[in-house]
Amino acid sequence: MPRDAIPQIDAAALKASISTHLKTSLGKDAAHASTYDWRMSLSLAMRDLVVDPWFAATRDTYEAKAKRVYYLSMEFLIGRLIEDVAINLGVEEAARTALTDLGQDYQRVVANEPDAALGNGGLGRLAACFLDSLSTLAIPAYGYGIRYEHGLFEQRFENGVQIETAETWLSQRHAWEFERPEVTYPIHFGGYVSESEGKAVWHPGESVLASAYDTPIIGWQAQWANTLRLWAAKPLTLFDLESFNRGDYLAANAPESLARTISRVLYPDDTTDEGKELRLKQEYFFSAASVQDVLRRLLSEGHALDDLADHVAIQLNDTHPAIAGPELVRLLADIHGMPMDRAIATARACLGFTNHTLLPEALERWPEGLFARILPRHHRIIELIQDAHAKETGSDIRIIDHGEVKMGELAFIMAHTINGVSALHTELVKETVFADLNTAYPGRIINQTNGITPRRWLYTCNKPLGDLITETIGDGWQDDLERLGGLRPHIDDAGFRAQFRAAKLSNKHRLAAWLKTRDDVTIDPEAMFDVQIKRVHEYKRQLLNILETIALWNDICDSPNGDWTPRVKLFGGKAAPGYAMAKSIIHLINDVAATINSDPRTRDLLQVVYPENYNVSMAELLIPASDLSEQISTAGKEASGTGNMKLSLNGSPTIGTLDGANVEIREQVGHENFFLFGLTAQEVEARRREHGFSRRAIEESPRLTRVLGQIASGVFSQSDRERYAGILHMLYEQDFFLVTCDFDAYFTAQRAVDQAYRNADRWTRLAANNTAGMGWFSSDRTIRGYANEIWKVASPRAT
Ligand code: F58
Repeated sequence: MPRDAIPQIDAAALKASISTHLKTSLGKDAAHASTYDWRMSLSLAMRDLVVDPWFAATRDTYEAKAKRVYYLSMEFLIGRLIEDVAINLGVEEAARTALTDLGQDYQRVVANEPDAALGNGGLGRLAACFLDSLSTLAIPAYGYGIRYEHGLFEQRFENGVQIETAETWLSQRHAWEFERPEVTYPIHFGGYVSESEGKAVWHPGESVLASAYDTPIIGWQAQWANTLRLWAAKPLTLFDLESFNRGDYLAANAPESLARTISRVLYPDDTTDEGKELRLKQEYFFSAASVQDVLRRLLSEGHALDDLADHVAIQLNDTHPAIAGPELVRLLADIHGMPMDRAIATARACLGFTNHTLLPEALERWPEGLFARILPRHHRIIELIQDAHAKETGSDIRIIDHGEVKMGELAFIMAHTINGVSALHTELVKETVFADLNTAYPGRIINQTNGITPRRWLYTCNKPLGDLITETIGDGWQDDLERLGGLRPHIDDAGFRAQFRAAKLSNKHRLAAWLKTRDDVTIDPEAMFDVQIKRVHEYKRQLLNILETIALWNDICDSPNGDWTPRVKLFGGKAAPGYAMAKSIIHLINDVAATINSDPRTRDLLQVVYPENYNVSMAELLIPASDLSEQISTAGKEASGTGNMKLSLNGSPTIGTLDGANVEIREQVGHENFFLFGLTAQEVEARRREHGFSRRAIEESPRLTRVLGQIASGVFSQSDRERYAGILHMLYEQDFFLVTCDFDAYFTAQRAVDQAYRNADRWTRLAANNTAGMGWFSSDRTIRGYANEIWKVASPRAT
């Protein structure tokens, strides 16, 4: 192991490097430098330190002829990188000291970095955690994605209504990337296919260039670095000179405008896109560039295409890059002359596919006409894949069916292994969405329960708790998280519990101070912080949470002298811009907040806070400060969840349903340390078949009846009684996500939470048992599972 590759740098040397960058990279002197200038200089100084380990990793991979992992994902939800890089390099103290010496405040400089928000939610954040773990485990890997000019939209509330504006992280220089103008591939669309001498020839209608930008991803203790390669679309020709000379400036700009739109913006939908042409072009654009890059590297290293699967493991993060399968077949067969059957088998031998959802509306399908127009050759190749599949299995499952190209079926059939993301989800994948394919290809579906990187999600974001852990069980848990189990015996120690409580309280103070500064909101750190942070979606049931909040408010008002547990209900999350019901739920939460927060009767006992624009950086503040984690999705709908893991790891017990990874969290932390409620996935299916189930549930619950009556009579929307007619109608007539059926059970579970929290000592035991029990949920464990069971790769550093 080339330990000499680890950069050694002290505060003085780092200070000198920052000053040099300020002068020569930013062109500023210290007297006139802005926070931005300092942030860039610090980032560039740290980036310099990443380069040697990065080169060493590439060299070792090459020399060992090691197999590489290629993780294809439309989304990488990275957040900020400064602190992450600093802690992985072990230079955080040096950086702090260097900046202080230079008269700058480290935290202010860190906070100047915009979040790289190249993802919507869990799927994109999982990809970022996986990159961290791949580097920490020294597994040779590339992440491939799109260098969106605009990440996930910014959210603000106007009179409680979500307003979206474009995100602009690339309006400033991105400090961490290296532009690779020499690494480009042409990407074609449209046109037609001809046959010549029995060979298919694609004559494209339009083309763009995919141009690479590389960000090194450094692992724990700088032992290894992999590459995140993001593709930007560029025009093949800058402009059409002939049109320009004629004075037709619009036509002159046409090549550039197609290219610019392709990598312009991340789609903000958290369910499927209704056949939007640009989305398909984005998917093909980055999949095709990535696959070309993979083959170029393989050939440049002197390997034969027939041996592809010995050197290459490609993972499809959901169906979004599923077109990589047919593209690989096209390159092998049409360009490199491999027989079609062998090309299909060769491609399949290196492809894995991860499914992240059971929601039928989220399974991508393209209208066949649109698909064939944009990708005529791939349309034909998919028919050939379908024929090969039919011949192999005798099954009549079709990829192209009723005028649609079904990307789930395509990804499944083209992959040697399909995985779900939690134990429950994987079983449901086998029984529901892919039941027929599971019969046709028994054993192909396996489970890899999600995980999270403990470096970002505990060590970096929660210093007080991280320090306590190190003090108690020693160092080493950061890359061996199961060691947290060693905390268990200490939970009986009153001194440890006091320190655990103190750590949580200091995080709560930090959050309170941040809310005060940013939003002028005052919250009491002594109150229970009850946190629901995630995309807003009906199945995640923020609605259930806010209805319970109203019911609690009613109860407090009815018995003002009762033994209440002060609570702050914190919400964070965005709704897809086109998702009317989710936006209405956001509006309701904000309306309820306005009403309850101004009620002098309950002010000290109940508060609702919904900070705008939830993102990774806000999560890093909220999670360490949370007392209670809301994981209340309708059973059977949340594939896994990863926020549930982050919160529990940070000492925040869960109130939740038997859904996704909640089931496994509850096993690991102990049933007594988890507040369970609600129908099971099986009961949900059965209940839905009962006629009028939601009306009955409402009638049987006086509390819920009262709450819905208040909403209907305009208690929270005095100016507009009709505002929530849509929500009410949905609850009475349909309630697909069974909010009404789980309401009473949820209310009761919350009162058990209240009671437990009132006993500070009991609560600390609960919270500490959560931290101690979460070791299994490190994404290092998840990546080891993928490496052994799907990719068959090992680190060239493994001895
Ligand atoms: C999420 N999916 C799952 N999709 O909902 C969550 O349970 C799971 O923990 C996580 O993946 C990681 O496995 C998710 O985040 C998206 O955001 C897609 C964005 C693009 C369109 C389709 C949904």
